[in-house]
Amino acid sequence: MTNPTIISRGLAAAVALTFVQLAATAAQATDYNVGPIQITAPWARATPKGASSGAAYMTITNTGKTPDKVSCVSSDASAECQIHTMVMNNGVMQMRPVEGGLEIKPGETVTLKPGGLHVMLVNLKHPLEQGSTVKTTLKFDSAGTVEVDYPVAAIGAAAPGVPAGGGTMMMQGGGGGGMQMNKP
Ligand SMILES: [Cu+2]
Repeated sequence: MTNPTIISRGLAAAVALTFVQLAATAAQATDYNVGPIQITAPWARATPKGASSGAAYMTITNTGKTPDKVSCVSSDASAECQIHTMVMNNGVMQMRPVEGGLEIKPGETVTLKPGGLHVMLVNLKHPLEQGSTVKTTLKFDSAGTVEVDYPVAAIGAAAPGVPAGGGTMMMQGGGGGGMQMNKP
């Protein structure tokens, strides 16, 4: 009767492995549907200690027949949550809140990404730590409200899974709005 011990040890190992797999899964991005709106690949960037704001990104598709507008209502990590766009001002790239909500036209896919549109977490309550998750509540004027979890990627990440410094080509060629235009 030595077998039961061995079996239970094997079982314990299997259970432990399952936990590890679950933990790994928990950090993966989930997709969301709210009415005709689809939200895919949400993620946020880790922030250095003392940073007052952070950014989160995602892809939003409107599969419906009417335009919709999205605003960020709140976040569990910051006092305020806004959607920002990047604009050129006297040759300097600046960010600015999108007034009245970000419009997603019927059939349109809008990607929020570094160098462009982003969810701005204003007045962080704590730094965004890699491996943790940030939650925001988004409000679509027509489709309604949805809570979105953003897995936090490395500081300076260009995309989820792309380490800091590893996404140089993406950042320069990503259509970021001509941040680094070389003059002839
Ligand atoms: Cu911003």
